[in-house]
Amino acid sequence: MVVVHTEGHPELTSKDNIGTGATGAPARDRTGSGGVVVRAGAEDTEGTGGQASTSGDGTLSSLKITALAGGVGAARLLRGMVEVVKPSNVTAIVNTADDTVLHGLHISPDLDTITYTLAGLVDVERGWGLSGESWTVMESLASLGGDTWFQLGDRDIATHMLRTDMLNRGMSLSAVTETLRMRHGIMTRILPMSDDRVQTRLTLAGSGEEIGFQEYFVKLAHSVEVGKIAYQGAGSAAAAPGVIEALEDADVIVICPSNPFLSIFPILALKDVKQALQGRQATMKAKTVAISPIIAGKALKGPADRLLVEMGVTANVAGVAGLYKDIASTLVMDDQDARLQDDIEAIGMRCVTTDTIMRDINASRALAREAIEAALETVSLARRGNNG
Ligand code: FO1
Repeated sequence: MVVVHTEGHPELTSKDNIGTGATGAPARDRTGSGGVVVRAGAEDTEGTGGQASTSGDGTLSSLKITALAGGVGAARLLRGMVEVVKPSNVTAIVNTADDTVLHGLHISPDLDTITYTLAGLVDVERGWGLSGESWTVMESLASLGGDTWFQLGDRDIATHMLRTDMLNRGMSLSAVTETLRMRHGIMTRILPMSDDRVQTRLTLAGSGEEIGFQEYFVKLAHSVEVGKIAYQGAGSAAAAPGVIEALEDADVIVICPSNPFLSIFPILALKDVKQALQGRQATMKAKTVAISPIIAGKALKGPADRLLVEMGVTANVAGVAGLYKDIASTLVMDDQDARLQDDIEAIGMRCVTTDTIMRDINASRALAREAIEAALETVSLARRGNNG
């Protein structure tokens, strides 16, 4: 893949040749005993056979898993992951290049989607925002002629108010995210990719106009052709505290089934993240597994398939494999794409096929398990290869 760095701003263009480059049980509220809330992503402190040990055999639960994560797809995977692995052994490194400031509020959609999902509070249908939300503020704002194209629920606004206030008082985004995580009773580590501002900027193919991520994704409903994507600020941004250690210490690194261009590449555009993944490359690469967000040539949600084409990549699992082949040894893809297995292996990735559609918690858990086991198998094969 060609990522063009212009004044510290990695860019992808349509002309670039991409190619190298808990249990399912509902949350339990222990509000009667001191207000502790135990949810998905919270640890079973009573040893009653909770999330960490529900896998049955218990063999995966003590592994350390680090996930590169975007929004909805990543959140669903992590929701299953914390039932396969001890929640506190899971670290999510989350894209923040979608972050935006609206009405004076700092909004971090991917961090919130993951936090709300692990807290059992997400609106499952939408995949983002809080369930049972009301929209009074937006209705009032509309009646006053304010901008309402980006819908903020009443209760969700509290998160953005608190975050903005903490940031204005000098706290880092990492510290704010950690505070919110603890207040939701989540044991899984949620790290923003960086405390520095990185912004995904898209140049429209037709007009050449450059717009922000949420203008593209929400205001224009991603229905416009994109000519170029830039991760503004990524060239000089540092990975947030704990990010590099989480990558180095992990037994398995999972690239979630998120949009490669909009969710994963902003994280990979950080120099120290890229260096960490490419340093001691054979070891890091062997333990890294990517899950394809493309199934039978289509994205389940969002514009990932169209963006692949617009960036010059074939919109199928082989295209996805080409994007990740330098940093991941294994690709998990859907059974529907089994016929492309030879193509993936021809470019040097091991591949495993399974049901990758996360319809419910059981499917999320099964996919998380499959991805971890596939990576462990690759690591073991690599070790045997080195010794033999
Ligand atoms: N997505 C939409 O399609 N429309 C919205 O109005 C919208 C509002 C919104 C508010 C808070 C939040 O955390 C997420 C929100 N999203 C909305 C989702 C968000 O734009 C995307 O899912 C991510 O940025 C892409 O991962």
